[in-house]
Amino acid sequence: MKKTVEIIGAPCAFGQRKLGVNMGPNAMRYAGLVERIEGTELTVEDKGNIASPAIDMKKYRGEQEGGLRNLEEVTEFCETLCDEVDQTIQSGKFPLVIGGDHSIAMGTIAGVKRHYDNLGVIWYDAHGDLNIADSSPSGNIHGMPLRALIGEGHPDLVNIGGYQNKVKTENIVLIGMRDLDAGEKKYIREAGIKTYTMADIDKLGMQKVIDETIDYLKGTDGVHLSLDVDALDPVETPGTGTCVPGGITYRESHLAMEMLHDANIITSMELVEVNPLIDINNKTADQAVGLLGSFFGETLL
Ligand code: 6HN
Ligand code: MN
Ligand code: MN
Ligand code: MN
Repeated sequence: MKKTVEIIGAPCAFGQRKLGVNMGPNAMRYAGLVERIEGTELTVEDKGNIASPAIDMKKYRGEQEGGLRNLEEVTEFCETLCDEVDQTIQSGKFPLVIGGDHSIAMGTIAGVKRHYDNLGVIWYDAHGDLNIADSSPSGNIHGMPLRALIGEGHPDLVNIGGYQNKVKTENIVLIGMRDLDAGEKKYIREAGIKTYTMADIDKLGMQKVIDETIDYLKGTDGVHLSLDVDALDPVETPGTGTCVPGGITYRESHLAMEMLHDANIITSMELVEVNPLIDINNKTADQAVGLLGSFFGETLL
């Protein structure tokens, strides 16, 4: 792991319809994010939040033409984020992007992929985020970023960062899946994407899932971890916009983070979908910060 972690706040709410997820970065800061990472041997630099296009509430709440909600704003946001992440890596630091809804992954990974030839991606989420406009039940772009990164979908999204095809299907591992749309299931099967559903986690246990994931990605030259807090069970972790029952526990998630820390394979990370406006006493941000503590090497003893 690089010695300096650079935090990039990505207060984007344009990928879905629940305002408040744009306050996720500050909710995590309030929960002690910087101090927590500084408690390990790492140095932390907080770049603050990147600039977001203005939110026009009438448009934000309204129905939109064309099947892709807030396409222009998401694209603009991701282009800015891409350049920030690129700069962070250029200056030799580890980028930690805090969201914001999951559409920001198109910006983060566009910036990351400029530095790797064969990037691996771990997508820790209840959802595959593999929709295109036609298969999307919602028109929400946060359900589409991984497919766009593979190179399919609206050209504005596919070409964020000025190039396409950032992630190969054989370099992706999906963990925590339990709410895949019909089109996503079909796509995952046809593309042969390595997938651990909740049923697989139940059967194998998280330790085996992460061991296998690390082994599966061993031919890559960098691995991005994209952690959507809705991967966790909403009974424990309620502060997120698209809750799905039957999720990963907080403890299992700590195990995953500790194992990824010890394996030392992750070269960039984002944590997304914390929404303090639908949370209880900021507990989801508290847990997010706890998981980041484990990821960056905190130990219990
Ligand atoms: N997320 N598959 C659903 C959709 O609307 O496309 C849910 C997507 C959730 C996306 O949580 O990042
Ligand atoms: Mn997601
Ligand atoms: Mn999700
Ligand atoms: Mn490989």
